[in-house]
Amino acid sequence: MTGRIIKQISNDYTVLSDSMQYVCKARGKFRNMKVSPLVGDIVEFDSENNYILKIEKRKNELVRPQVANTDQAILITSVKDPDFSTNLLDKLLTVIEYNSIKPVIIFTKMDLLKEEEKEQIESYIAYYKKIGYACFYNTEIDAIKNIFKDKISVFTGQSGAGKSTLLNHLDLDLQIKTAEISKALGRGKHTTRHTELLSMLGGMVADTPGFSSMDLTTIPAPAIRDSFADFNLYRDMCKYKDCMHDKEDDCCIKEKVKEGSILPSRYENYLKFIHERKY
Ligand SMILES: Nc1nc2c(ncn2[C@@H]2O[C@H](COP(=O)(O)OP(=O)(O)O)[C@@H](O)[C@H]2O)c(=O)[nH]1
Ligand SMILES: [Mg+2]
Ligand SMILES: [Zn+2]
Repeated sequence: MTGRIIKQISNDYTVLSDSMQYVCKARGKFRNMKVSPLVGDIVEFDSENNYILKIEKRKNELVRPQVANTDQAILITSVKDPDFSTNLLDKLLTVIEYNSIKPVIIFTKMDLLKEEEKEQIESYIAYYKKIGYACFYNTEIDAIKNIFKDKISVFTGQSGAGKSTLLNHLDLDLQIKTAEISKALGRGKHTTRHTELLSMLGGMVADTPGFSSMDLTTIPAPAIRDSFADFNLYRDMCKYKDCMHDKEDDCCIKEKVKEGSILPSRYENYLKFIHERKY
């Protein structure tokens, strides 16, 4: 039978298949192959003896939370308190895109902005929308409720950005479910390794927020470049095919920044990211 691993506690994997749950063990052969099943994996399993037989190829694999096959990352981005940071947003977008995950940006705390601050933030938001990112305000609850169906989602965002607040508005049960998990495990006692996907609004969501370490140093500079969707529109017009849009001459991206078609903060952040890792 085929199913999806939705929970792991030590060596017990809960596999969901046709709305039924099977608690399975992983075979020793996986240990020999140096792979272990992950929450999110699609697996073939023996439902008689409760053994996982085969792990399907993953489309991605996150370290924290330890989840495979994540479809989308919900980026909770506060515009104030903590202040809006294009650097953090662009960094997260790069990491997420590099992992073949679809980012969805949800802006929070617009109500804390003064009128003149609002205009500036709104022009940033309009830009991110224009270059193709799905963007919402956290007040658009009904629209946000529709994005989870049939997907595995991971929440991310700075501490204090409004993740828990939004989750409570989206799914009242979820609060209870996560509270039950912490209680069952005993808060603060690191006894068992535990990851779980929770059902939410027709999809699944990881029980812990992700991408805490937004380390770009493992991402090759050309991949960082390719994650900037707005640059890709013009890159064919650069003189060099593999232009890094840095010191090269006849670089169309630099032109587009000057002329105002590319947001200057995007280009500045890009340069910081590629130079941080000394390509
Ligand atoms: N004014 C305002 N406060 C918010 C909003 N969203 C969250 N907060 C507050 O911001 C603080 C941090 O929110 P929380 O959901 O705990 O953030 P988390 O750390 O990302 O889970 C709490 O005091 C929330 O009440 C918002 O849209 N507007
Ligand atoms: Mg929280
Ligand atoms: Zn270029």
